[in-house]
Amino acid sequence: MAAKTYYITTAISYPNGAPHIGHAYEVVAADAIARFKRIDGYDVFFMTGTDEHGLKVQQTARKNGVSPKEFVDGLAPQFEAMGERLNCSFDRFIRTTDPDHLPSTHELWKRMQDSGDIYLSKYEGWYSVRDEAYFDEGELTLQPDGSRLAPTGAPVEWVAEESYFFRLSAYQDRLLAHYAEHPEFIGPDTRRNEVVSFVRRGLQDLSISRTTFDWGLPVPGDPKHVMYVWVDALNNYVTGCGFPDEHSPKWRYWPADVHIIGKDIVRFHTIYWPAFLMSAGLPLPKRVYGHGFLFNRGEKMSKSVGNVIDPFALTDTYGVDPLRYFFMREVPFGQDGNYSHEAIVNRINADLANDLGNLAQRSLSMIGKHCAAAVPEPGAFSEADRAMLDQAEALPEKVRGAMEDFALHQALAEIWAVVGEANRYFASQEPWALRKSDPARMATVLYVTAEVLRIVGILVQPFIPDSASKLLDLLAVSPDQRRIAAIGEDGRLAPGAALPAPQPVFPRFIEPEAS
Ligand code: ME8
Repeated sequence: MAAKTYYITTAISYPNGAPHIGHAYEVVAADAIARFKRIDGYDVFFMTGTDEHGLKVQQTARKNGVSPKEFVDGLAPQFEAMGERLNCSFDRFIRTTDPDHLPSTHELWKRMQDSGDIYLSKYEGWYSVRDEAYFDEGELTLQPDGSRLAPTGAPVEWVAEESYFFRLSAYQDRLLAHYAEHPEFIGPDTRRNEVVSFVRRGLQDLSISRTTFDWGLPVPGDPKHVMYVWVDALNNYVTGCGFPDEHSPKWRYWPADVHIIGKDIVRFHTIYWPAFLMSAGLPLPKRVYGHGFLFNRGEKMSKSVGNVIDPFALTDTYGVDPLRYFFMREVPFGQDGNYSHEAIVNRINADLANDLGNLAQRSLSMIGKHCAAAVPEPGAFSEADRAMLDQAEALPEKVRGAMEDFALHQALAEIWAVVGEANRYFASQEPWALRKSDPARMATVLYVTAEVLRIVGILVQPFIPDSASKLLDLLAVSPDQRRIAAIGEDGRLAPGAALPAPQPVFPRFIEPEAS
């Protein structure tokens, strides 16, 4: 039987500046989910990319004195390189300037037109270039100088021009019915409640084309209009599945299982996107999850404040896995969180170096020295041994449950609870004291500890892939035995199997000498 598919995406980022820590956070979270699903037996397709059209990019390109295409060609590779540096396992990096995106988006437009949902009129209203979004007068705040600001704090400008409209107002009831029938569609719950009450207040038709600039996809049959960048951007998710070729091998991935996006763009993904898809007669994504924002010591990162953090510099300082671990463990996924040097160093040293690193180092070096560098032969298990193994073997269900809710921090907390238990087990069994008094019992304790490390090693792969792989190498776990299905009695370490020389996997972070 073919494996069940799992399609996960991030948002696609605006390449109007270098990638920042928020972009890094999102792609790492999505990668952890993608990797988890892979080791849980799914046929996964994971896509991320860049959202390259629109006025914002055009204006920034102009300020830099280059054409929009030259500008995005310079920046998009930085986003891709950031994902690679963070060891994110995306299957495609899509750019909305990729050649397959135009026919796909034209087809979406035509289907919406065939459904009678697109009409030509005139748009008059406010637009925020920074948000690439329209706002009603009532949503804006008037400034002392007479200018207006969007709820995001971005300036708005008055737009009056011919525009194609999408009949969003006609979708209010269908959207509300969808939210009611599929409570899991929008997560977390706070985001869902916000969207539901917003839609209940009524929806206005949406302006979906512009005529006063040209950096966008042309409207089919009326190329003096370019499509509103959000129509173009959202459609990337089906382009990646081969749309409109429903015979493409990729089409099996649609509808997406989840779009992992930030909380600021939940409305676009849970109102516009499902309405476009309903209009085009396409199935809707199963879930949309809006994660929180990452701040630098409580402050929003901005170029003008000068506190934008370069993710490449962070990986240089802390290493890829420690940074990934910090992102996923420190902040409850779905909530806002803070980055600080102290917080990350604390996570590296406490959780990785002390809890997991020391346990691995101490047990594996004892095995190396006292068990002929091979998996020890266990005797009969004591109650404490069985309790330890039971706890570790109960992890897959717990971790799976947490991952199903996108509670990445919870998944890690469950794993580290077992690591903590294993440390207590190891300390209370005192295998170093058993070496002389009862070597057979020492072998059993070391076997149980190694087996717990195997289970932990398998389950931390989605979060800290390189370190997990090193740990599993030290336990001589073959690559095909690194799936969740290998956890349990049948997959346990084979006594007698040769082990490589132990090496430290989780170095401590040592503050560079103050010069
Ligand atoms: O919104 N912390 O692009 P974008 C966490 N092109 N996440 C953050 C963040 C922060 N400080 N700042 C931004 C766009 N993000 C559109 C998306 S999708 C069809 C089009 C998240 O470059 C943000 O919420 O402004 C979004 O999910 C992603 O980074 C890209 O943001």
